[in-house]
Amino acid sequence: MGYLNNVTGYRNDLLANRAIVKHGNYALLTPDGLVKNSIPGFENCDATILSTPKLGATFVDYLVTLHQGGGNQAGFGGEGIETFFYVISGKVTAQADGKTFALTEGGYLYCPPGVIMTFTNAQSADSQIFLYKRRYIPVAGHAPYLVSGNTSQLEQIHYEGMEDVILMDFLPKDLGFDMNMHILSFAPGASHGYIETHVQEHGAYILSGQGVYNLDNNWVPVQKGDYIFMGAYSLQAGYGVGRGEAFSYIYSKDCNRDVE
Ligand code: UGY
Ligand code: MN
Repeated sequence: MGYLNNVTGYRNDLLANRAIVKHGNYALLTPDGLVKNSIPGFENCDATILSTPKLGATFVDYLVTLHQGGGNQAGFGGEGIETFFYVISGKVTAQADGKTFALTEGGYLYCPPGVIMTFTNAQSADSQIFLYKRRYIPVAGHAPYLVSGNTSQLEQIHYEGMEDVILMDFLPKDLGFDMNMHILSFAPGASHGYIETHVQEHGAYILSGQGVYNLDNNWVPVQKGDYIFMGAYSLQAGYGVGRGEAFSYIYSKDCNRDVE
């Protein structure tokens, strides 16, 4: 969409943003409102910062477009910080712990605290990635470890026994991990079985389709490219609409820990 309507001269973009921000509760961030941030270490990239502690999250999510030769060679992650990397589109070469990972669409890499990842776009066209970082919560006798793969290899689970809602878990069910990343997919017309209210937080990026989402008991239309933050106890549920692609999103969820 252009900035100006050719006939009226009105500014389209000032009328178009569907975003909603309720600090500490939930937020919907839509592509028309996202801005590019200059972040040290990210070269030749358009990086947008999504959820942060300023919004009420204990994690940080980013949406990054890597231009030709773009990436992060300075290193993402650090002492006490766990990171997760997911390829939305394109091809990216990542490195961590002395290993190289050729990641295509659906490819992912989890690095435990203290393991730094670097990455570079591996094609001349742009690639797009979803990034996550969070301060790791240790538990005695258990430790997380590096995990990489592609969503095409993940087990497809019927979410809470529902035939038309599919869940994929990226990380092992192991007490060493204090979070997991998932994809949830709803066939058109399929929905959660109830409106969830839970202590865990989510950052969700919509990968395909259209849906209607309940955020604190407001039903909101959402679609591919939108991002939703759901804070602790935020009421939440969704259903897929249309006759085409499944409504599906990648989302993080904290797990395996007691509450202080
Ligand atoms: O795992 C979950 O809590 C997930 N079903 N939440 C959600 O999709 N909003
Ligand atoms: Mn949930």
